[in-house]
Amino acid sequence: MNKERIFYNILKNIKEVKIQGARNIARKALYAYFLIPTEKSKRLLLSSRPTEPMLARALKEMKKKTYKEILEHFDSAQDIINKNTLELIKNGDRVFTHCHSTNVSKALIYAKRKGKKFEVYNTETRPLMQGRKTSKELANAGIKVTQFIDSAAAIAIEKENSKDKVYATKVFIGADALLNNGIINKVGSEMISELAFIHKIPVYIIADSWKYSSEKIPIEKRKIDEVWDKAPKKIKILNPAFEFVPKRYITKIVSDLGTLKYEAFVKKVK
Ligand code: RUB
Repeated sequence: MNKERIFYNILKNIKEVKIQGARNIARKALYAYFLIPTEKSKRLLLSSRPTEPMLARALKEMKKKTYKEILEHFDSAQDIINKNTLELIKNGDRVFTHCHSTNVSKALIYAKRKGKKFEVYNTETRPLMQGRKTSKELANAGIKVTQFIDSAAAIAIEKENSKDKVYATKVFIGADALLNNGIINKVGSEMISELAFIHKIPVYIIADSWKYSSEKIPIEKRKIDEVWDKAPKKIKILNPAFEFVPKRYITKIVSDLGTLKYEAFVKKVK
């Protein structure tokens, strides 16, 4: 395949969420840009998934660093995130997560390899079911996973259901964007974080600091047929891919800059 075909193939796969998650999108977009480093390809990549500041950051880094140097950041940041997450996990924890985040999955697998005994509750994440990817990845690494439908999130989180010990002790979710006053992550993240906050279950955002942006980040709206193929014309369907989670629901940001309260993270990342 020539460079152009590879570039357009990557672009298509990012748009169609075959390549998904902020980290994977940024890495693949970086590779595509490395193949064809023009203003046009930058524009195409930046508009492929609009809620992704890490993609913009990775492309910006190309001005001062080599492709290889930028790639190294993803791994060195993940190593630090893994170690910081390990310190948070206690034996017996029931970690609730949503969608698929490489930062979260890798940190959980690292903790398992380090001998931590915990289990994971995961929501399937309609309409594209990225939660299944998380469940498969974690189960393959020997972690006990229970998969819930999205509408059962409260059952997995609420302490009131403790009779059956079906409740989370911690929430770990990823982020697409880390902003000054909160984060953006897969739709459902606000509901989950608010619920956890009400029930005094800590919410940790496991994310690479390159996801930080001081700008206004748009929420991507995806095609309605993802929600309901051939729906009756009279019915309006909205399909926001992400949502904002205000910082008051967030216990700490676990990043390559440390495990920090929201304000401390923003201060350090700026
Ligand atoms: C994925 C999603 C992930 C973040 C962080 O959404 O919301 O939680 O992107 O992922 P989508 P990572 O499937 O629409 O891309 O930790 O992999 O960067």
